[in-house]
Amino acid sequence: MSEDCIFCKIVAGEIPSDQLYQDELVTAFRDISPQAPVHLLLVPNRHFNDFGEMGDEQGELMGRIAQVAGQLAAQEGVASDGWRFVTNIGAHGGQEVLHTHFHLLGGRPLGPLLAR
Ligand code: DGP
Repeated sequence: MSEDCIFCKIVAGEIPSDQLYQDELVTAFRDISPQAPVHLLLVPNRHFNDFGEMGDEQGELMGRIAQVAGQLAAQEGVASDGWRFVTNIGAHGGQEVLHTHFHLLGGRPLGPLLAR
């Protein structure tokens, strides 16, 4: 756990969230400021500042994230129409919270990946 990390505190239950899933590796909860009808965040329970910090030793964790993402997309009713799964890294990537997280977005056509 990293001191003063908001997502570490959410994982630990010290800050409330609309949590949908938790196991020993991964936690998923609804984004506080949704950009789409379905906007979830999937986070590793262990603190990494960003996705680029996670090496190949995190294979089991990444596999679990993929599995949970697919499961939650189905549960949220977006699996058949499609969804987006994205992680932001650093300043140019638009990362605001320095704890690796994946946005699961869906429920409407999401348009191009980047604003033009
Ligand atoms: P990013 O820009 O990729 O770092 O996205 C951070 C996301 O985290 C942003 O969509 C809003 C969300 N967020 C920030 N603080 C909280 C919080 O306290 N609770 C929840 N559920 N989401 C949060």
